[in-house]
Amino acid sequence: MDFKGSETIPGPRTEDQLPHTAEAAAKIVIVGGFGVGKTTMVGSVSEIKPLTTEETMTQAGVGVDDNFGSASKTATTVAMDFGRIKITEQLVLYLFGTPGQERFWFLWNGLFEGALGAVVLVDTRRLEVSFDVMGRLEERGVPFVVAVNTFPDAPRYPFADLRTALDLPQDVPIMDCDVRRRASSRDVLVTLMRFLHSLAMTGSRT
Ligand SMILES: Nc1nc2c(ncn2[C@@H]2O[C@H](COP(=O)(O)OP(=O)(O)OP(=O)(O)O)[C@@H](O)[C@H]2O)c(=O)[nH]1
Ligand SMILES: [Mg+2]
Repeated sequence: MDFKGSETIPGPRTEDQLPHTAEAAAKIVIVGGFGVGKTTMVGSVSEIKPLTTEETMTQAGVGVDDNFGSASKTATTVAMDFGRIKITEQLVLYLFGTPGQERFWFLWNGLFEGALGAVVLVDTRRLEVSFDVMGRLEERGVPFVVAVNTFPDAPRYPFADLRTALDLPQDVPIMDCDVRRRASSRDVLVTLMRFLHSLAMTGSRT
């Protein structure tokens, strides 16, 4: 019965609903240094409106929050990004983007909890950040693939050189991506899923 002044609470939009064929869901974290493109990746690939916790970078952050030459970057993640993508009719991925600024890294442990795998986003202008990121994943036993987000002014290196510089085991996939493009971000996730499958088949972890 409708009451005067009552409002109908809308149900979930069709695109927000899980497909009835979904049988398995996996938690995946998107991790990397400050401003490498984590929020952009979750946003480009998510089928639901992504949940973001971005705050505007203010004048107070000058000297602390360097935007590394990305003039369009005006906001930074302070807690997490959240999105969802259907990989197959049966498999759904829940995506969690981490905050990149070091002062929020204490939140990572909670975000890594229960994660099946991770995407480490790398900016070749700031490779050194990736060591901390990969070290933390290794500590937590979370397998990962490495995706180089190719900013136009970033130096390009052969994968073999990057693998050496990052001290990356041979079996860990490394690829280029443009996180602004949905297909490219999706390819990274599919590579991660194949990698996780191969680890499960061989019974090994990174
Ligand atoms: N030119 C170019 N710009 C990009 C690319 N990827 C991301 N950007 C831009 O770079 C900025 C950084 O992207 P974000 O997605 O906010 O990065 P983030 O890793 O979530 O940043 P934090 O949460 O602050 O650590 C944004 O302004 C994007 O539009 C890219 O591949 N090429
Ligand atoms: Mg972000």
